[in-house]
Amino acid sequence: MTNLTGIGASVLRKEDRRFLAGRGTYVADIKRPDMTFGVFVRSPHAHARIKAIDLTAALVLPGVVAVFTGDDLKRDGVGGIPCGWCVTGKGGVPMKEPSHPALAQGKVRHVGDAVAFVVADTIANARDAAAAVAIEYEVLPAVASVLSALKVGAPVVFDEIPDNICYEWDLGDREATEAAFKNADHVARVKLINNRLVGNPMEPRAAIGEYNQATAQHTLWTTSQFPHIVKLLMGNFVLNIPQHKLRVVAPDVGGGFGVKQFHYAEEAVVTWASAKVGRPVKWVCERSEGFVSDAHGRDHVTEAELALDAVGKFLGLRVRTIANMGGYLSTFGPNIPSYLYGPLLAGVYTTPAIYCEVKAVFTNTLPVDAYRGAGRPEATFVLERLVDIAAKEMRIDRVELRRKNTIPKTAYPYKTPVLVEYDNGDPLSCLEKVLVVADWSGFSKRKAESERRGKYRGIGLCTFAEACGLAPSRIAIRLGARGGLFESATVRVHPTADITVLMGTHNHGQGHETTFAQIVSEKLGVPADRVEIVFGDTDKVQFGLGTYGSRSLAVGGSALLKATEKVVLKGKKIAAHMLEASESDIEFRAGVFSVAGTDRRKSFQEIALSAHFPINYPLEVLEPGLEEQAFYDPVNFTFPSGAHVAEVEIDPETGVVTLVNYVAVDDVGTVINPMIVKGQIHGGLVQGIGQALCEACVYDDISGQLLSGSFMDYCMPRADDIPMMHAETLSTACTHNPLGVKGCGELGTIGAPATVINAVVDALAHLGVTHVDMPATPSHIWGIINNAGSLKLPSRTRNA
Ligand code: MCN
Repeated sequence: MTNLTGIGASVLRKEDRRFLAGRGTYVADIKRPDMTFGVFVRSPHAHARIKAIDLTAALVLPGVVAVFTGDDLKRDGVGGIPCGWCVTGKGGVPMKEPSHPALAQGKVRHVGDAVAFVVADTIANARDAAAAVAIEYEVLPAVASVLSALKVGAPVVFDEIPDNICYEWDLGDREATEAAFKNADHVARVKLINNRLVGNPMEPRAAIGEYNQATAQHTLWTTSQFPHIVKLLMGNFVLNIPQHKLRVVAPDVGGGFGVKQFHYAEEAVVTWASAKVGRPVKWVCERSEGFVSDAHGRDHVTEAELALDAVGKFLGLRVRTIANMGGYLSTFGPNIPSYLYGPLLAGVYTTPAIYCEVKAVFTNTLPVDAYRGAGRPEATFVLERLVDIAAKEMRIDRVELRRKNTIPKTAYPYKTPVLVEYDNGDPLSCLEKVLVVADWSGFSKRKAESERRGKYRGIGLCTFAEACGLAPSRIAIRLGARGGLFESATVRVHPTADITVLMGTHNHGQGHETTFAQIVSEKLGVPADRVEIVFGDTDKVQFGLGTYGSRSLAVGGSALLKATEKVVLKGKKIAAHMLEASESDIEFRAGVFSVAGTDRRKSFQEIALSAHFPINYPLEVLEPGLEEQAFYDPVNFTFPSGAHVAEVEIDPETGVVTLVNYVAVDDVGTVINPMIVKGQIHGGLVQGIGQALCEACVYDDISGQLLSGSFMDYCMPRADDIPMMHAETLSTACTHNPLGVKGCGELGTIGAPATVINAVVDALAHLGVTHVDMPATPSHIWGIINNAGSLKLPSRTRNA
């Protein structure tokens, strides 16, 4: 760190000044002249044929401007919502990709499927009219779980896909893995469910469409993590709007967690409807509407086996997963249980043979797509449950078993048997550090103390590797991405040396306005508060792929670094001219350009001013102005890794699991802002702990009704569920990006579910419990304790 606001400084988040004062601008805050309000009429049925839609009663209600249905979209040639990733399955068979109309046509395929869109002059009038839309349905048998959807004779979600299978995909070397199992001394097995989740960002989704008849210009304000991609997908594939006639703005966004990184039907409908009615149209999602219209996460059923030799060396891993795709394919849906899952099954281990098969299955449920971690928490959960089970069965200490199989620091770069090559890492140091910080060796004392109070205590450990920093285009496109995954940045230096940075990433809680300003501060020697970070507006920002997959720093930050380097190069040219020296003699350090070996110098401010007052510039070799742009596409993902420890206490009388301690040690490469990294890890941990202990999105398998459709039934973790957590970092620099950084945004959700459940199982191990599916709610745990036979309470409690 060369200055107080540069790389490595715990600078307070600049953006919090407006957020904490209630001065953010969210889509719901935006008012456009003559604005109308839209309400979607959604299906109450999971699966039904639409026999008739009668709009008569709705259209005559006060203030109603229009009511649209799928037929109106069809007549206007509006396309279906496209999928952004095509997975090619076994034998080169491409995934099945049924159409996804923005308003249902002929059939509804999940509860909440949008059937009609009402536009009125007030939201109250729009709601009244929505209630008056009469839809006649022929209710069809529905299926919500993947296992039921695969049964012979199961209800068929798409007539043209009679087996409900989207794709059957595999990864790894089947023969080598089978050979490993033949040679194994021990095979550990687990069957598990990765529970379905609802993202629930603090701000529900919202969208406003506006059409300017004079210029034929469309504008969409939307709660998106990637406005440029919405512009491309919606403009090009759905509404046929030329790109130069479409502006997409994603202003302040109150959290996304993946849920806002898809192109949603509602965005296309408001944009199209605003042109139809000639007035802006605003839709703001209700919280309970979000439960039936935001894409969900996870929902896997898995069987996995780990083959070991007599001393506990991992020989092979075999995984079979069935993943729920829901009723339509969401933007990245097919990619999550395939390429964001299979390659992560290697974890931090030297397992020589891995084979993974995934069946992706359509059901009458909401589409399933990325939710923080996306595929990687699922893979880590499978692997780390298996490692604990193997340790128990083989009577090998679980720490020792992990140590024995962890990739040593000296083995990097390390090619796994499942596609990826880790460039750098030191997972053993993470493991050793977490054991010390969590006082692993002192656990038995704490357990005894809990037992004296009649409680079961358990400690859990998980080590994992992550692939993030999504990019790289060259790999992603080969694997099915229908677009590049690079990133871009423009650095605009004003005459006063104030700086505006235009970023292709999108900040919706990650602190980019602070950390990206820190990078500029470090590289150009200006204070961070003289740097403004602009994002989220396709008319301002050149192009960008947005924020997800913990990519913004590794990919966007690297583009920014490149752009600052170009600014320095240009600055050197200007300095050479001003100082009458050779450009090659100009040095730049801490905001000062100087002629090497002399005291002749010009400050960054003087150079910025000169660039805009170019007296005597040799114009044939030196252009005025100081603005540079860079695009960056890495050669590989970044691979953070981590080791987490959780300690839980269980009340055997009630089944309540109390998380009493959590320690995370994560390798995130170079750290730009330690405070923000810590905050990101804490946030991810709470979401991972939520999945482990309380969150569950539940459908009735026969009716397809969503049983957990509000916060009354869907339990989010609260502050008093979470102990003071310790998050520490280690830094082995990423070898291929210029900052040496690795992502940190998803580490918590990846490590926490396995860590917490391993602790819960440990606490219940004396009852013969070997696995607990998530979430470990009180009723679930109470049932397990009771089914385990007589309640084996610690002796003090029995006597009490
Ligand atoms: N950072 C750093 N040093 C590092 C790594 C990161 O200082 N070595 C900083 C970055 O500069 C950035 C933040 O930490 O300010 C997160 O960076 P990164 O890991 O690159 O992740 P992204 O910015 O791409 O954010 C995406 C990630 C994901 S995938 C989800 S989901 C998620 C998350 O971040 N959703 C969030 N964190 C969230 N936090 C909030 N508040 N809200 C969400 O919706």
